[in-house]
Amino acid sequence: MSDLNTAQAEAKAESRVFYPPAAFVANAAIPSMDAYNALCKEAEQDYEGFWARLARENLHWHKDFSTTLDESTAPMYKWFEDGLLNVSYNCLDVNLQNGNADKVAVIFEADSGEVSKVTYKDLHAKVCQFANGLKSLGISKGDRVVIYMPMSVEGIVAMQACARIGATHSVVFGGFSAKSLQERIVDVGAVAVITADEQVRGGKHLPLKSIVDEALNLGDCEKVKSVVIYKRTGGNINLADGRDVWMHDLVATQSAVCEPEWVSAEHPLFILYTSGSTGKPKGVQHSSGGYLLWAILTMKWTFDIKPSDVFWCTADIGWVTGHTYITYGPLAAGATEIVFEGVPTFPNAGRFWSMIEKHKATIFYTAPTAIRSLIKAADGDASIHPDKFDLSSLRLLGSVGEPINPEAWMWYYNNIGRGNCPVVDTFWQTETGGHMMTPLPGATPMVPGSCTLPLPGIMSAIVDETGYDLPNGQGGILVVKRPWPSMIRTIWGDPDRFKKSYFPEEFGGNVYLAGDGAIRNKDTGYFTITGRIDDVLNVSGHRMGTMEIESALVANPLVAEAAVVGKPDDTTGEAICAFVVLKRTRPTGDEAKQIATELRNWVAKEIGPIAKPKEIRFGDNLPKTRSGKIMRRLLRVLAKGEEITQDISTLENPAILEQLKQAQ
Ligand code: 6R9
Repeated sequence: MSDLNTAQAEAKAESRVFYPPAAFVANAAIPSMDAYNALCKEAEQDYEGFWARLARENLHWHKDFSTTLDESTAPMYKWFEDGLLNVSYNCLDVNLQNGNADKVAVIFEADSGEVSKVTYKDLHAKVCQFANGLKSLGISKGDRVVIYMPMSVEGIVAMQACARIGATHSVVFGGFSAKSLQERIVDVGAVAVITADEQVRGGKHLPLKSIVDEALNLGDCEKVKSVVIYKRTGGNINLADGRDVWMHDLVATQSAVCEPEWVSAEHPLFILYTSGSTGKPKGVQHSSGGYLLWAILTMKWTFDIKPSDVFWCTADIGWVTGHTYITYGPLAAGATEIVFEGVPTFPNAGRFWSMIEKHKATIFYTAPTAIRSLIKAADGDASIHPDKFDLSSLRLLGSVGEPINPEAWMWYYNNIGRGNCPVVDTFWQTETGGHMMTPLPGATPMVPGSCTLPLPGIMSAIVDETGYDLPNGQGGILVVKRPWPSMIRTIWGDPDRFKKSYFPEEFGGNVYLAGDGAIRNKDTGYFTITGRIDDVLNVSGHRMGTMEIESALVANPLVAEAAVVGKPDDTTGEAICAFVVLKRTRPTGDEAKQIATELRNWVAKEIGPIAKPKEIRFGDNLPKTRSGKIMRRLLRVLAKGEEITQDISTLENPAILEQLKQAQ
């Protein structure tokens, strides 16, 4: 636990405290620690009553539920199961009834800078038409639909339309390769794929539809009967007769009225693949009722959302942050949100700041990796420094995806928030559905680098390897002791893996294992996340399994063996470093460089560009124990460029370390 101890020292060293500004507190949904504590107390005293009250107050139920939490099949917990609702109804129709029909739901800014606005009424009509279109293709409740789309209003429409008819969507990030897409289409058993001809990012057109074609040609995709294509650029694509249909043709004759499919609160709203510690990504299955409840509640509690806010989450709909804080949460809360197609560095690294100025964004939610790269860019080019922009509309900032280092936090707070905006450092995961630990902007004193305290109703704790509670000040393993409504329901098609991954017997089988290490401050009880404790890397806030990358590498005909580890990186948090043994002799010099490039491109093809190793080192062998196990902890030290001081007595081939020390 040496990493945990380092984090412990750092957590101790951080003594700066920042209080919510008085103006913010005055109108905050949770305006004091007393108010926060009262909610926590309510949850502790009557856990089910607490959640039942919130579910009834925040969601529209077509039929009320009679049981709040069913633990009889734990850890397959069920929430509000006999209640009937529809997620899209809660996001759209409810707003039409609440006087928000003409309110702007989405401000869409294209890569080019072109802006279009969609009201709640427009969005409702688009979703209903597309939902009817999906029905006309024979898609119905329980079917799985894969969505492989760019950031667009149409992407949101596709997700909401699935929700409206009770189809379960599985969004695949547009940066994944044909092979990754095919694996997900097969695993989820999709009957349709929704895509676009191309996507536009940073001034470039990138293919989507041709990648779908390639994926479907890889085989085992016979269940896919339809491919629906949103025309984004008009780029050249092939249309397969009887299978492919343009989105605009599909909706042209459809009615803008579509009665929602009322589903059980437990009906799977979506399945989203994420990396785990084996080579195969996990299909994280989420519910409808519990998930939506937490999406709307965290909009209210963490983001203090108000009718006048302009909310901007910069995530992609291909990740869970885009699901909860673009497609569902902001709409369920009746907010106006910005949806951005492009990248933060195009046409220059002032894009985010100029968009905040232009659209008068009030709440801005982004990832530490973006902040760090924009700090660098601003240092190098005064013309795009945030002080050149009017950011006075902002009242709240958020961070998500990875630990935010105190220096980046301070820069964000001072340069973007101008010292007037609370920063909510939100810790959560694909599996948790929504925020778990975060400061409340009108209540919690903030400490840079700490996600502070769990939200009311979330029973976070830190335990040792045997499941025993650890005292504050001692680093350990993060768990959640009670089920909560928006938690993962299962891994699609693999309940055993679900149980083993998240509710392992070593911890008693009934606490949720997050997969992260954490430590609580001795005095404040504040949590600081110390990073993953499994073989999962966090590169620019993207989760990557080391095994996934290793499997991709060894699939290359040149490669005999590969081991992948993370190494700290100033911008991306962690960077991927691969140690590779080729089937032929170890290459050096230019040849090594050339093969490394070839392998990087190979990984991009196998998984996607986000999985490309930053560094590849070649060896005659890998450091192994006498029983043949690769000693990854030694590789981690080598990747960092540090001297090995640990015990290497179990190492069979110590000489190999010298060879692997040198970067190519
Ligand atoms: C929402 C999301 C989850 C992993 C998680 C942890 C890391 C996310 C964090 C954070 C420290 C934060 N993580 N937010 N670590 N502080 N505020 O990112 O989901 O892609 O599943 O990643 O990201 O390691 O376990 P996901």
